[in-house]
Amino acid sequence: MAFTLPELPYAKDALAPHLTAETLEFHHGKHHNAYVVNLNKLLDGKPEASKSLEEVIMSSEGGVFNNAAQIWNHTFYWNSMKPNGGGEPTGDIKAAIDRDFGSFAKFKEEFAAAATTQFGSGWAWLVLDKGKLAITKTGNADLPMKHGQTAILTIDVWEHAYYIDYRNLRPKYIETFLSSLVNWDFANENLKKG
Ligand code: MN3
Repeated sequence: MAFTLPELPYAKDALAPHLTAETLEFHHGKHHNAYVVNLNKLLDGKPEASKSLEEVIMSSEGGVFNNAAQIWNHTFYWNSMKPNGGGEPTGDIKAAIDRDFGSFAKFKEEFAAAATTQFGSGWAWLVLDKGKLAITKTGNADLPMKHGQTAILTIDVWEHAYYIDYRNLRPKYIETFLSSLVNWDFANENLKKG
């Protein structure tokens, strides 16, 4: 069975003005979709084509890994945001952030620093690592499950994620992600899986 492009969890213009419909049109409709098309081409007629996306990610490298991981990363990224998101966390994730970072302000500082300093294309993550929250960054398609960590939230810092709306201003995009887009409900769901 071929891999398919998951629908966005909200309308294409639902994150505007922070991320415009044009950005989502390209990022989901072109970039995310291209990883799906490429992976299906690479696995055409191979036994891996019937595996789950996670199984393919954990057992592959090179082009297959890059495309499979990017499908997973982008689906996770869309769910890491919601209309009218951002601001203070709620629920269990709030308590876990206070426990492991000392304060929400400290978490924001560390998350923004990781996202800003990821050199070139990649991702910044809030992860659960051996029962403790941590901030990590990964290059290109790399992702927490390859490092035995549970992903809680992510921000895409490939230029294609922000260039239409923010041009070269990656820090402004990161600040907006934290103030207006983060989906803490999704973070709470992922925290339960860890
Ligand atoms: Mn992307």
